[in-house]
Amino acid sequence: MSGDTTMFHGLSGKTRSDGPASAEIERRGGAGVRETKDTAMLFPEDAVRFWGEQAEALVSWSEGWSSVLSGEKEMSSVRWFDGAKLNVAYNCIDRHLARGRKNKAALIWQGDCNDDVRVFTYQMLHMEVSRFANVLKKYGVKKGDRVVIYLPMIPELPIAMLACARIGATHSVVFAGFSAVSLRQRIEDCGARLVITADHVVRGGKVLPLKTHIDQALSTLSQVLNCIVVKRGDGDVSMQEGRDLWYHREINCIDILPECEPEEMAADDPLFILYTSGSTGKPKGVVHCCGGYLVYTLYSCQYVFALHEDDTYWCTADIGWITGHTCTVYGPLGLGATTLMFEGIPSYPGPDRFWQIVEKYGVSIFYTAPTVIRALMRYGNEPAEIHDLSSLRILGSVGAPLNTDAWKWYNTVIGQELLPIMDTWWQTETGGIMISSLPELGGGQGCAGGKPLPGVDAVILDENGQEASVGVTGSLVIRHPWPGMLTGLFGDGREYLVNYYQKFPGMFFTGDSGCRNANGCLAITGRLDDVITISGHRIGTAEVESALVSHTSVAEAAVVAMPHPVKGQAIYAYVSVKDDVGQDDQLIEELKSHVRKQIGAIATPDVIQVAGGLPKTRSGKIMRRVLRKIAAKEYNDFGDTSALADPSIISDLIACRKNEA
Ligand code: 6R9
Repeated sequence: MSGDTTMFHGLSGKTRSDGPASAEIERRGGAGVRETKDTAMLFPEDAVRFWGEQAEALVSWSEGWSSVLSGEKEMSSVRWFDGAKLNVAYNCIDRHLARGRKNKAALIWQGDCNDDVRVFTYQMLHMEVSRFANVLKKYGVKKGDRVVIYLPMIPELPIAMLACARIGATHSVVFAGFSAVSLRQRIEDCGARLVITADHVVRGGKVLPLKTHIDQALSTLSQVLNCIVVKRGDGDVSMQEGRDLWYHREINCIDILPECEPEEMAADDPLFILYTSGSTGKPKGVVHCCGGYLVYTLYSCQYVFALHEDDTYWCTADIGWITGHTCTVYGPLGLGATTLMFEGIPSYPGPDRFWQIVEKYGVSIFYTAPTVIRALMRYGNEPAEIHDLSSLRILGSVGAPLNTDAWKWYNTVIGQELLPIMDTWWQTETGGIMISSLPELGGGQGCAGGKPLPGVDAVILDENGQEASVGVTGSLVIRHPWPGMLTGLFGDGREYLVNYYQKFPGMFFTGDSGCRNANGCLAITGRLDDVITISGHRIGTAEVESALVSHTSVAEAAVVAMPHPVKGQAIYAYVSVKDDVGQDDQLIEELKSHVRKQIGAIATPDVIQVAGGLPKTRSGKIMRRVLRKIAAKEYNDFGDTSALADPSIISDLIACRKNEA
């Protein structure tokens, strides 16, 4: 593999005395600072050569490409590695068998309970994935078919993803925390005929039902012919004859062969669809294709984390999000490393759970979200101090801005001021990490931000499409194509263009704002659209609003973000109720539970204010900036409110906010 031509990492010239020897760090690509290329110089002439080299070095192809990049006149319709063929599961499993990694741990699964552990070597993973791929085939799944996977953090989740990849089916993983309504919406949108789920979810010492959500989702959806159910809990679940099948029975069936030839896929055949929130009420099915996604995933994981085959890599994100897809499944397995997967939560059975796991498995790369760091900080330093964390080599953060206090704690208590902290910025749409702090270049200090990876042309533009000056906030835009870019929104070509390529014609608009400092580092400050980032998860305000107005008591709803000390942002909902509805605490609880049922627990509003009216302009638009300020308890400087039809509403809303806890 090529890694050495592209990797550089600094450990600020220090080495930890009790950690890996400095020679070892050096060998793993941890020390020497290499010169970065000026990313702008890569474009346009060098980009094709650069990505061609990466693709050749990182991925095994069964057929080469006729062109690295084609159709580049329109960024929205470029194609990567035209004519090339590959199989992603082959790249993540089979090729490692021949490289002496047969009996090496590919996947370590730590269950909620400490004694619950399952380890899959590459050979075992090969067998399990092949068998399950054959089960899928037996039930008629073919190349190009969509399969919805609604599983908690158990090994069958990556196994099912890889089995789909093996036979060329497109997987769409739905986070197991989503409700039956959200699940149904996604199954229907992508047209899946087969879904995979589990009977129960085990988390934090509790056993929760999951199969019931599928039953509810499928009760009014006839398109699904089969539902494969993994047994995780003990209790009974109802199984619908002819439709529902037990995973363990199917995979152990005598007619299921342990060999399954990987399907040869074109580079631009879809690998997966992952739904994410945007500014409309409907989640967007982001499509990623086999070739470009795999090249960029392996490139970015190797570049940012210097990820090598002898690493034990733990990304704490749920696989239901892009971070888990790229950084728990495809990145580490594609690079032949060991990936760790944890079923439980950071606080169970005690607040040292994460650090106990790091020590137990000798985790070398630890990648988490600011919200997790902030939650762990609250327990103080002891939970980390009672464990030996010397195996750690690199720390990472993703999902939301890493505030200075959280960065400091991560740096001193977990990193012992020795480990680089990679604050990585990326999105479901980008496939892999796009911007990362590079400690040796002066980035990576809390909100100081990071630099685009070589090959990534990320800039901050002002409203006129010009590069914003240093220190001036503008829109984060990617000016040139990169292999990990989404290739479309499932079934919605128009929305794809409007969302990403309209604001700055010919360039990819991320929806985020940020600014550049004098070192050229980009600090990403937040979303410009109506998307809220709660504990690193994206929720569209429109989705929550439509859930609220679907309740019989609600006339109108407006949802905004409010600052939250642990989650980063939380949901603040203003609702006006219908005339005949009384307002009381019971109604508020009912509305919260209604949103939970419609979307899932992550979308539950922290505060619901029942308002007499909403601040609307004469043309009927809700003035959200006013609502955002009131939610944040900022009662001055509302700016120009002359367009409001009834300005007195503001003082009513403030009075009500002041009465809240
Ligand atoms: C990978 C992932 C993407 C949105 C993104 C931005 C926010 C992610 C960030 C960050 C500041 C970082 N975001 N990383 N904001 N600093 N290091 O999280 O994908 O779920 O699609 O969310 O998350 O707002 O646009 P996704």
